[in-house]
Amino acid sequence: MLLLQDKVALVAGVANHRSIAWGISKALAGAGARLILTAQERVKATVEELAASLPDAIVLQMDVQRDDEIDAAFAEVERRYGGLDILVHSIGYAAAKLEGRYIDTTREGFLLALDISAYSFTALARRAEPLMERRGGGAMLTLTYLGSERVFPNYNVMGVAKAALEASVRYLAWDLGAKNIRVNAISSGPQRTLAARGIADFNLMWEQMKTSAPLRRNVEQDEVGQAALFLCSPMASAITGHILFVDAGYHVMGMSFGPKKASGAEGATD
Ligand code: NAD
Ligand code: 0WE
Repeated sequence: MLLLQDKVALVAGVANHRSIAWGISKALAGAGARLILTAQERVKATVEELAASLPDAIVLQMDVQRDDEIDAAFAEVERRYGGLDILVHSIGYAAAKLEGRYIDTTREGFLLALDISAYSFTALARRAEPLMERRGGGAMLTLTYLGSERVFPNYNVMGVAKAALEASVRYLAWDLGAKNIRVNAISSGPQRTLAARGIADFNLMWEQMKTSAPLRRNVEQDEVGQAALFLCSPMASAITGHILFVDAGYHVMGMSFGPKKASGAEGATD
């Protein structure tokens, strides 16, 4: 008997094989879950190819800025499966290139980033609620980044959106807890995905994990997948409203040492 045998999971946010959502999809499918992958129109063909490599997966089109597409996708889930056990939201976007000063964020840029990166989780949760209630409970999960609580130069409006997303996790946990629906987030270390492409200084950040994170390394796609599997499984049955760091411990550090000092925290004097 597999951990997620006969469970139905909707995963929103696969764009290609590097996507964090794809790592999560592989982990959930490996545990026996039947998957619904939702994709933006522009990546649907790629996602269909990926889905074909899983035993029991379908792809539905869903742009989270469009209520009609969200409603249609959930109607199709209800029609096909009659309920839902797991919802994974792995979507983030800001139109403003992530560079320059936060102070220059326009009203339009702010609303778009918050709409796609934060509000959409609540929009999906509201549609999932009745489907999960029918199953006697469920698990919801979203992806966030430490830029919600600390300043990472250039992360800017995305940091503000992630702060709203994390607060949403806590309010949703309260709203849905009475129905045995759990709501959590994973705060991942930097990943080389489409969303990270072209980010100024991303390579620098990537290299810095090797000296600054307690584990002296970055995290891999599969490691986020395994943590997601845990949070969405009965093993996490008393965990809700939680932000779980899957970041090689990076978030606990105050002062970071450079490459020379990293190994030699033992008695460095200068
Ligand atoms: P990705 O580009 O593979 O995934 C982002 C997804 O968002 C894509 O599939 C894209 O299609 C989707 N998306 C954007 N706008 C959408 C819309 N209007 N409707 C529907 N889908 C839309 O990159 P990723 O790194 O896997 O990002 C997934 C999540 O993980 C994001 O929330 C991101 O902020 C978060 N995250 C990423 C990192 C990192 O370093 N890459 C670290 C921590 C958290
Ligand atoms: O959430 C993210 C990035 C999400 C993202 C990326 C882009 C790039 C292209 C959202 N919107 C856009 N818009 C675009 O036009 N991450 C956690 C990855 C990331 O981005 C950073 C980081 C990290 C880590 C930006 C600055 C500093 C660190």
